Amino acid sequence: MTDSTLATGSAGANLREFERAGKVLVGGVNSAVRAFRAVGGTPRFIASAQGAYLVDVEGRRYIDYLGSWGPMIVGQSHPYVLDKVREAVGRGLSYGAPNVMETELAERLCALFPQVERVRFVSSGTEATMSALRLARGFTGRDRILKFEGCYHGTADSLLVKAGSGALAFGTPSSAGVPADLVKHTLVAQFNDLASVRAHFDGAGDQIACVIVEPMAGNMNLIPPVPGFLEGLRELCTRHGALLIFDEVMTGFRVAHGGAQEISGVVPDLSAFGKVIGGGMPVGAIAGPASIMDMMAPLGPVYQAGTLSGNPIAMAAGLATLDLIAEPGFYDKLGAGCARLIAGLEQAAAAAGVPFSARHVGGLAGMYMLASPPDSYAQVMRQDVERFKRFYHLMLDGGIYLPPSPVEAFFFSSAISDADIDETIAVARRAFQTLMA
Ligand code: HOZ
Repeated sequence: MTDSTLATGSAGANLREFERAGKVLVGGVNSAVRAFRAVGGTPRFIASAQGAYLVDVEGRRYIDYLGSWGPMIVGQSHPYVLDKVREAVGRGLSYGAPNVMETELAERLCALFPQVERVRFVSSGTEATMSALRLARGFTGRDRILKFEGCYHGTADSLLVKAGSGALAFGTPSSAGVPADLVKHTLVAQFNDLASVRAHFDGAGDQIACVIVEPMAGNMNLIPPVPGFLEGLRELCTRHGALLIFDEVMTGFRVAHGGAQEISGVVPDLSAFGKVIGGGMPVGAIAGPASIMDMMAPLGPVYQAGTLSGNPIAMAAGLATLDLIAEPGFYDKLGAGCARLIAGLEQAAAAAGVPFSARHVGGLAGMYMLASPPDSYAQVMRQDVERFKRFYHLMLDGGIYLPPSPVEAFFFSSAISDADIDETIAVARRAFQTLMA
């Protein structure tokens, strides 16, 4: 793709659009992290996206390491996905009644995850985690939940406590507007610190409905679990009759075909999925064994519903994306590309003398302004944020689009070529040198 094919505007168009948007959209955006508050400057307004590239309203091309925050694992506008979506569009946009594609997508999840017997589709990851919490509370008859500082599970009230992602980047990890009476039921422990979890169970084990965790934390940048952490959570939950919920909205179908549960071998009671299973359309899912899932309406007393849940266009995009990632070798190739990028970035930083590290699991990656990759919330918060901001803009000006925050992971797609990787490393090399000049 050439830079000019999707050029739609002129110099200054991003700023003009941001100012225009700010008059009618809160902060000029519809999701807080898009406003660039964590890095400063003007957000890019995207005019189009194709393969490995985003093109903004000024006609500038960027290599896309945002991937819509995860879903675009086969790249943007993949022709196979678009064909399936077009076919579905021709059959109508929304029915508010069952369609066969919902069953097909659920069958795929049940076939891939041995413990999953039932699926409920919703329209976002937030809805999936929110509904999973309600189900866990309804199933156990307990109110308390346990989450981890820096983990982010969307914007349900109970979960906006010491949250990661934008909440953390903007310094408001516990949101205003959430009643104290509600969050008194939310216990917070430290990721990768089993002792902090044990302390809660020792004090209130018979009151905890569930532990909800990103099995690879991806919203305080990327922090994989240390050996034994997820296994320990599994053991504590089983012993105390609490449900273990894996929030695999980001990691599912991204770190491996079977997500973090495939890599760790730890089986959660409930899983929340999103992002990749919608192929870029709004989809989330709660998945688990029938003995728990059938507590949900219409079979059980836990109410859950949604007008656009299982939307046919979204199901078509999800099914098509799952077709593509099921191809043999998909994850090997994705991981190899990502590893090459990470190695190149680290070499470029080392050559310039910048304390920097990076890592990846499958197509999910993290870069840190730290000499070695962090294993905890406390470590990731020691990053040189000001240096990251400068690095971010040098990369952006060089045509590399990273998530605009030092506490976000970044996303690799199968559309990113070796030439794109080389280009990214070359831009990074110049950026690191400039930082140290
Ligand atoms: N789930 C994304 C953070 N990793 C956030 C996307 C958003 O808040 O817009």
